[in-house]
Amino acid sequence: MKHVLLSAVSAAALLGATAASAQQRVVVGHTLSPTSHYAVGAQAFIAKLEELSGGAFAGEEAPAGQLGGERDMIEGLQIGSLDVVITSTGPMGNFVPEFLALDLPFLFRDYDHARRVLDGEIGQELLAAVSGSNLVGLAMSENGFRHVTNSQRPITSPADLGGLKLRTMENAVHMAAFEGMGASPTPMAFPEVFGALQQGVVDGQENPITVITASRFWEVQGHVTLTGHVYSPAVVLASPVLFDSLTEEQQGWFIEAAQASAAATRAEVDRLESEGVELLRSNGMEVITEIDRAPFQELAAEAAWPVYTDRFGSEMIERILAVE
Ligand code: EAX
Repeated sequence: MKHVLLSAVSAAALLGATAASAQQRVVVGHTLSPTSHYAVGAQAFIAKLEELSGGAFAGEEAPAGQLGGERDMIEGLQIGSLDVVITSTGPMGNFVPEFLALDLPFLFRDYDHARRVLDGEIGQELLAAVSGSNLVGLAMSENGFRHVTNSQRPITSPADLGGLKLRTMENAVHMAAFEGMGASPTPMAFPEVFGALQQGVVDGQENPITVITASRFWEVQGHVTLTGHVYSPAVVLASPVLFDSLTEEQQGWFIEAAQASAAATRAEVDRLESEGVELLRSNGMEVITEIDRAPFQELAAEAAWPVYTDRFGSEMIERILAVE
């Protein structure tokens, strides 16, 4: 009897294996809505992977934090319970400390600067560093320049941030920056943010126009100031459990699909950046576009940069700043 059962089990396993080798399912997780720039990136990844593999891989998008927050999902990749994740680099510093450099406030001058850095030598080095942490870095992607929203008042100077309970990402550099600018930073996983804003657990948050739009934060936030205090990169990651099981050719497909994903995401960021302010206004937000950034910059940099430089020195910062 035991023997019969065992062979039934192995037959099922075999059948499963055959089905899997005919078409392997790859789940692509992210925290944003199915209409977000990450969703556009996930769909581009899936389309490219299916095309390159002639349908040997079938992708499936798991949006909106269905699989957890960004930190949870990265942990899932490490143990092989998830396949591919598109995440901001916010939580990455907890896994690959070198990434903390990217989240320094007022480091990148504009989108062109950020994209050149991430597409060049520095981006490649960081992607390579990911493999030291039981993860696979497929491509650098994009979230966008972050801006402060809140339910209390218009923000035009750091004094206006005083005492504001502000949700930040789970990132030591971001927390230090907001403490320096006078707010009370509260780190939180993204899937909890809307509810926390709605219930008044926090007064505000900061995210790119892309995320504010995709998350309909205008339903719970009346004010936004285009502080552009930090550029938020994203990264397309794979599980080493999956990636190491692939042939070299298949690994190449995953990398190419991730690059297509990043390109599609950036194009969507560009579109939302040009239309976003109007969209926020038409949904009832008061948008302050012009502020003197200097006092924000001074306080944020003074507080946050040492969190990085005390540990890693300033070489990476200087290299990033030197990219034309
Ligand atoms: O990656 O946690 C955040 O605020 C991120 O910007 C968002 O989830 C997109």
